[in-house]
Amino acid sequence: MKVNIWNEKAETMSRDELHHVQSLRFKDMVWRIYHNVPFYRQALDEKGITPSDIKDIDDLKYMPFTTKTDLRDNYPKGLFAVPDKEVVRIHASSGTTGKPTVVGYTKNDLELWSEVGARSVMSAGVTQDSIVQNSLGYGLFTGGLGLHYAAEKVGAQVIPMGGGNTQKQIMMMKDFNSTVLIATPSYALHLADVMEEMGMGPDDIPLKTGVLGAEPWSEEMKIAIESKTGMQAINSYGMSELIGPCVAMECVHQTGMHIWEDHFVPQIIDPVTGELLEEGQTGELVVTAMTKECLPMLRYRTKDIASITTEKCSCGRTMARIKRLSGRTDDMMIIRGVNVFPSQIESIIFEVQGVEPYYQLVLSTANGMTALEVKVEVSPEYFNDDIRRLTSLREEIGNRIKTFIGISAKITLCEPKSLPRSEGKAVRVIDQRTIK
Ligand code: DLL
Repeated sequence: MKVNIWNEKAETMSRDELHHVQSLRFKDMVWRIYHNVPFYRQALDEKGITPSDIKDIDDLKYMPFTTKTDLRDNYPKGLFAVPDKEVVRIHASSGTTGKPTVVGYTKNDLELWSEVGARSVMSAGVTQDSIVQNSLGYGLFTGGLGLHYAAEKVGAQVIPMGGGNTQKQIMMMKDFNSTVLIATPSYALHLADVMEEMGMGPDDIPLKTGVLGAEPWSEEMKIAIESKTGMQAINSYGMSELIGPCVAMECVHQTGMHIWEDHFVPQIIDPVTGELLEEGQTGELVVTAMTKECLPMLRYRTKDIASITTEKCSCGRTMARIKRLSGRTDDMMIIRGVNVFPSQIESIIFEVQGVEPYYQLVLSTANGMTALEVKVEVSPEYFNDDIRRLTSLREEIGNRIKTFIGISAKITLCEPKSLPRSEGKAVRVIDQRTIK
């Protein structure tokens, strides 16, 4: 497979060179946050650390963490490290409750975002010959604008569709010959199903590449999207607090997402003890965004569960790779002592014949304990079927969940097309517990 690299010097530098670059940038970052952000000065003072103590990037492990609560406590702009007049863009992550998390960018930050964006989309296979349909939301959400500028930077033609309006998306895709779709995986799947309903198969659709992310998705979901659309479904990772999309992206070899370590330094920790884990171990991803001017992030606890490898990839890039994320620590359900992520249930649903990959997990309290109901749509050809087949379908799903995950769940089979379709990030869990 032909591999294009946007910034060969940066993306393929030796690990020794990377250590050197990271050390310089990290020292500079600590100086900036110590002098410009009272929150960080206090956190470093409490640990007895001053900027001149830092020798190299290996000292990162002694630094304090930053959390979402710290951002909330300093709402809206308390962690900004530059005067307000230098801020040229604001985004915010929605959050389910309370105030949003606010992120700001200077001119240089926007250039940095386009740079890591160009690396990312090129790694995914986008070139100046691509026609990119961007179906992520534009606005305060970082997804739309972040990937928009990324694709423009490599010279692709960008169609800024935004989310929703599915029939029109499909019309534009055919008329404009879109070769790349940028979307959440749940929306890509919905688009693919609507195309199918309109009588279109993979051969009728010009798409070659899907740049998909912003939510957890299973390997089984990737396979389903690829077979329905004929495009290669590339995993794309990012987070508003760190910059937005394009913190990490798979390359066309798809062996994990390359994280642009000369700007974002990843660590994996034990989410309970905070202890640093070894390469290859699974834990909470912590990222330090060293080079942003407005909102540098020191050891940000992403709550995403991941593992990392620094083994060289066959694409030639030397940057570490993050494996497909299984979920977030705060999405983890604890059902009678067993830790379960929605993506594990998703994997099972995709493997059962007779149901569609549209599901919702409802948590409730029964006898003082958490109970799980899995709502899943029956395939249209099964729906009018005899009751015995539906009963055995329900049993099959329940048994698989019991065998592979180790929990009992109530399975509710729903009518085709009765569960909500996602245009952005899918809502997988409905929490109705009275005791949490
Ligand atoms: O979702 C940025 C983004 C936009 C990434 C478009 C990729 C594509 P937030 O809204 O701040 O930012 O949400 C960040 O989404 O901490 C993860 O929990 C989740 N997430 C993002 N990408 C992936 C992925 C954007 N590829 C949060 N796999 C993160 C699993 C993902 N989870």
